[in-house]
Formats: sequence, structure tokens, C-alpha cells
Amino acid sequence: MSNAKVDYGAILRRYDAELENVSTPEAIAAKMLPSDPHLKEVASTVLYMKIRDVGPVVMKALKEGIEPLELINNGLVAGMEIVSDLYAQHVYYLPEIMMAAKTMEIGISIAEKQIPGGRKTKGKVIMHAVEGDPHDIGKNIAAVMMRSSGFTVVDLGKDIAVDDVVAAVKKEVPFMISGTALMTTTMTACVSIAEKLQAAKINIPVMAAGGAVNRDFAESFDLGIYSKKAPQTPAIADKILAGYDWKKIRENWDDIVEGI
Ligand code: B12
Repeated sequence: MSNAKVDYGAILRRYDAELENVSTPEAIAAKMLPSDPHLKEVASTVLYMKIRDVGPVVMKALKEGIEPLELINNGLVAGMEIVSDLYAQHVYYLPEIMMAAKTMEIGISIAEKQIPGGRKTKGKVIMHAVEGDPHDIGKNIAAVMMRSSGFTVVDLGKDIAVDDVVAAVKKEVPFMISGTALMTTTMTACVSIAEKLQAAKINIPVMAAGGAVNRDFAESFDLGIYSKKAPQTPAIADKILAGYDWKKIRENWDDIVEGI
């Protein structure tokens, strides 16, 4: 039998050693790690899950004059973003995500203490991961960014029942709440919260966020607004404080988050 019709090119491409090589953590990271040597070292501790090193490395970077907020955003969170990318590319798996998140959280807790405190709070927000949802890593990042931008964050935690969220809103009187959903089975909790708040005549924006939701979903129910990435949240909150209601946030969303 003749082999004339066999496409050897396609077979060889499937086992392309060069392409496989590019997908190592080191090769991907080389392109994504920050160029500043201190931030690079900080991001690398998260990327390589160096749970014991992160404390000393963060302390060293702070001593060398890196601002705590810069260290969090462009070091620790930047490292976590690379980890998320590696997960999406099937280079890292769940254990790496969990270890990296723990490393990031240790680093954040150290750097956060160095953020100049004592200033007047801009206002109070409630944040939580919605009923049935245990995924809180993204919510924790967003909460740090809100706190470091001067907001008081009441973090209810994860898997919080809709009625408990509504009760917390009545008690704490925030100007905005966020619900995080990473599962398609839990995202509708945001809608239930918004409906219950409206029934109680509390018309604060209900931010829906996290991997399971998108802008269309967040804007499909009254009070709902969207935040795609953790760093966009303080910019949106600033506008609410400036007098924007949920409708005006939707109308101006692209401008508010532009470049963030
Ligand atoms: C880590 C993880 C877990 C951990 C969570 C630990 C924790 N404390 O959070 C554990 C092991 C507990 C877990 C459990 C489960 N998980 Co899980 N998990 C993940 C995983 C791998 C990573 C999520 C993550 O934290 N990434 C890192 C963060 C930094 O990235 P991020 O979430 O994308 O966040 C960015 C943005 O989305 C956004 N963002 C996120 N949150 C917020 C919040 C705010 C306020 C804002 C503004 C922005 C924002 O900003 C971040 C960056 O800027 C995802 C896979 C994936 N691709 O997302 C699955 C995933 C979310 N899990 C999934 C599932 C199904 C489960 C389980 C049901 C599995 C099972 N069969 O047991 C259970 C839940 C059981 C239960 N009900 O209790 C599915 C959900 C599928 C779906 N569409 O519904 C996913 C997508 C995996 C998959 N592909 O199937 N999981």
C-alpha cells in the first residue's frame, strides 16, 4: 500500500518539541513577569508558590522603597495573574492555584499593614462570595484593592445565604455591595439579593463579579452592575460616591473602566 497521501507534516507538528517547550512555567513567566527586579522577585514567589520566602521577600522590597500598594498590585497580584494564565493553559492545576493564592495572601497581609492608615474612610461596601459558592480568591483580591483605595470593606466571607446578605445590608448600610460567583449554579443569587433589596426599598448598586458572570448578566436585573477585574472595582465605587446610580454606572461603564 502506498503512503503517498499521508500528511507527515501534520503528524510532526503535533509533537512539536519547540511548541511544547514554550509552555513551561518559566518560559511563559519570562514574558509576563514585571521588569522591575523587586517586583519580579515578589511576583516570582507567588508564581513558584514559595510560601516560606514570601514574607522576607515582601519585607525586603518594602525596605528598598517599593510602595505597599504597588507591591500588592504589580507584584503579588501580578504573580497570581500569571498563575491563572498557566492554569488556563493547562500548565498549572488546582493545587498550584491554591498554593499560589495562599502565598499571595500571606504577602498581601504583610504589605497591607504598611499602607498609610488613619485617613477618613470614603464609605462602606459589603463584599461576599454568593450563596453556595466557595470561590473567594478573586473576591479577596478585590477587597484588598477596595481597602487600599480608602473604602471600608465589610467582608462577609464565602457561601453567604441571600437572606444573611440582605440582613447585613440593613445593619451596615453600605453604599454598594458585591457578590462573587464562579459557578453558573450560584450566580442567580445576585438577582435574588437585588430583588429582596428592592422589596425593602434599598436601591444600592449590586455588583455581580467573578468568572461565572459577564456584563450582560450583571445588567440583566435592576440594581445590577458589573466589574470584570478586581482593580476596576474602586473606580466604579468612586463614581457611585460621586452620585452615579446603577443606571448611570451602566451608561458610563466603558469610560469608567477604560485602561484599567
Ligand atoms: C480554586 C478553585 C476552586 C477552589 C476554591 C478555593 C477558594 N478559596 O476560592 C475549591 C477547591 C474549593 C473549588 C471547589 C469547587 N469548584 Co472550583 N475552581 C477553582 C479554579 C481552579 C480557580 C478559581 C480562582 O480562584 N482563580 C484565581 C482568581 C484570581 O482568578 P479569577 O477567579 O478568574 O478572578 C479574576 C476575575 O474573575 C475577577 N474576579 C473574581 N472574583 C471577583 C470578585 C470581585 C468583587 C471582582 C470585582 C472581580 C472578581 O478578578 C480576578 C482578577 O482580577 C476554577 C477554574 C477557573 N478557570 O476559574 C474552578 C471552578 C470555578 N470550579 C468549578 C467547580 C465546578 C467546583 C466544584 C463544584 C468542584 C466539585 N465538583 O467539587 C467545587 C465547589 C463545591 C462547593 N459547592 O463547595 C468550576 C465552575 C464551573 C461552572 N461554570 O459552574 C470551575 C470553573 C472549574 C471548571 N472549569 O470546571 N474550586
